[in-house]
Amino acid sequence: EDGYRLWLRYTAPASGVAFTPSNIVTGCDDPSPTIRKSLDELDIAFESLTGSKLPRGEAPGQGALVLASAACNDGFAQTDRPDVSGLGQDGYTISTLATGDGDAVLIAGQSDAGLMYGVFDLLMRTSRGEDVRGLSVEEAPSVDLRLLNHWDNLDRHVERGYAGQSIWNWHLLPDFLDRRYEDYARANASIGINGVSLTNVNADATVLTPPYLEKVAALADVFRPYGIKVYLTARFSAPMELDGLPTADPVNEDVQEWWQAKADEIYARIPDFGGFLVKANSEGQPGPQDYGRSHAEGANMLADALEPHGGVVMWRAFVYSAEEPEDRVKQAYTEFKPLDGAFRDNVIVQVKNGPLDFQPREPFHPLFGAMEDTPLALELQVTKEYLGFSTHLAYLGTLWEEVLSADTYVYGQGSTVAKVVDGALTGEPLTAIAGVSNIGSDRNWTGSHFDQANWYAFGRLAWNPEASAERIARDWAALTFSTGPEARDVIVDMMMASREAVVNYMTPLGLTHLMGTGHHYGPAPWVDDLGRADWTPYYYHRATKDAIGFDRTQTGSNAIAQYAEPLRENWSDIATTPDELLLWFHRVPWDHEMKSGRTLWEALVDHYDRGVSQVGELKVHWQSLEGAIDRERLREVSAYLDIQAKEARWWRDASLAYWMSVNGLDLPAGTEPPAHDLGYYKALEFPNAPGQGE
Ligand code: BDP
Repeated sequence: EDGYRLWLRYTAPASGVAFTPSNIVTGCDDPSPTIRKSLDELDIAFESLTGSKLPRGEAPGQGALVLASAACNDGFAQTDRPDVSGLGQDGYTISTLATGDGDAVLIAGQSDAGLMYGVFDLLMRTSRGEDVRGLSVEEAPSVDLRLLNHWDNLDRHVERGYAGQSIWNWHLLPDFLDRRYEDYARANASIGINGVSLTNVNADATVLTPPYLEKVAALADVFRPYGIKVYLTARFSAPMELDGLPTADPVNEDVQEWWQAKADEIYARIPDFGGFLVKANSEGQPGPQDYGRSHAEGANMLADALEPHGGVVMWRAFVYSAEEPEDRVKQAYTEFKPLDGAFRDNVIVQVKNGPLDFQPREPFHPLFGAMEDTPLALELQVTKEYLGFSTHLAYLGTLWEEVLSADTYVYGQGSTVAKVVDGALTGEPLTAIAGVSNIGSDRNWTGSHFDQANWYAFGRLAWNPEASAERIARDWAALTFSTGPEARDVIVDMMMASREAVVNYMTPLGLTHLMGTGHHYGPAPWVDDLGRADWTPYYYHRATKDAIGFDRTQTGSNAIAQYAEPLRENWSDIATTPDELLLWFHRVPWDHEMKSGRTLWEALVDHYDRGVSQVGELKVHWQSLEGAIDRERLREVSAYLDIQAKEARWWRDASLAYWMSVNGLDLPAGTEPPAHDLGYYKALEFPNAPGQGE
């Protein structure tokens, strides 16, 4: 149990396999690669679950598993298959098929990919101990493009990666195809992911050269049968860097022709290429503003090159201008809102979940709802850059559920981010969710066993943004640890509490961006002198002797004006601002009386203490699983929880020591003082922490 098999372990559930089909029947004389992969998966699964593969049958009969897709129904013209045409490309049903000699289980998809998703669903249910006879499942994804974004460099370094090197071995591609590529595709397909952007958003134009496109094409060939398209990050200055053009100005005809020719070249090798993901004019990346052009002009130029081939541009809204703004969290809205409606139909603007940067907690990004004529993709970070890397247990399902269920109120009550993103409110025909991958070359893929859950939850929420994080955790825990319900429930409880624990010991009460400079490892709230003020923790907390927090109301930066009513009004008033966003929106005196009756200072100390004790509880729960979980993973997770406990304490102590140095207040009676003085924490250095220099 080294974690390699992820949630596709196919070990018999504690309750036993409830139903083993007598045979598998497909309606295809000549099955497509996708159907062949589905049959392979059924073989892998049933061999592992029951000890033997299912035999193939000729015609549907009692107890059979029948696979049918609209693209492949040769044998089933006479049977009354459910009508799946309304379910869209990727939808499927699992139902009962009455045959001459009894009932069979039928999986029907509109496309072969839809059928494959149905096969995975059936296998997951079977692995969890469910009886799949008599089911009536009708499933279709609410979002069209469900993408992983790898931040992988061509030298195999992964930006913000905590799971080893990139799984793409560019040096050995296209000749050597690591078995991992296929297992990666299986895992993605099993949770509905249908696109992968292979390269870092801080892009290297080299990937657009012919030798690299050949490597990309080799990966695309592996992924295609699993319904997965490849995308690439496009460096805006590529025409200059690769072919010596004097400019990359999007209105220049030579530049436009260069990109058109590049698109033609890509599609000649990869006919189903997904498109480009672009980070432009952000953190030093080149972009259209270098030539006085807007984001829309830049995006549209690329979109025009891809359009004849059916490709899309995912243009990121994570920007901040060269001049320091008065409030960095306002920037994306300020730049993109005026461009609403100016983008081509095949452009999606990709927006991070919050207006800052993947923090343990932020309010939702105000662009959601605000762009009425522009499709918006939601970008989530699966890798835990700001939540303790892969060592801290932090299940992100709850963070993402919080964002997706947040009400923007733009179209009236119930205008959740989920409904904006899946197009239900906007009517946008193009919908997308992207997750910054946490996958690397580590044997367990994600650097820790529990971080596999974040990959899994990302796929499930991209398929259905209204799915429950707890339900997803339950499914994952059962599949990954294959336990009886008691142990599973312990694991689920740990997962459900874990993200709030991180918020408590890192950034409670709406504090944000307090992490160490560059690598983001550990606390550094005292840092106040970097190249730009908006890179420093001080900029975000502004703590002085009297007060702490960032005033984003009308009396401050007025970032609050980017939200709709009644949020604007609620969040303008301390009394109606939820505690968890308090210091995000307000500058609050240390002795302010909280809703609980305590002072702000007392409440803050309490959150840190709670975070530390929550990690202690995680450890106790985990130890209780001894005997119920394999020893290998029990031991590995245990060691990581020890690291987390130590680092939670470090976060608490260093933060408290610093706040006390600013506010001059004593700790509330009975509170344990920090283990060291502030100087100790400030002197800690981590020159080799992952992410240093990124
Ligand atoms: C920040 C990361 C940085 C990324 C950037 C982005 O620190 O490494 O390049 O986001 O999203 O969170 O472009």
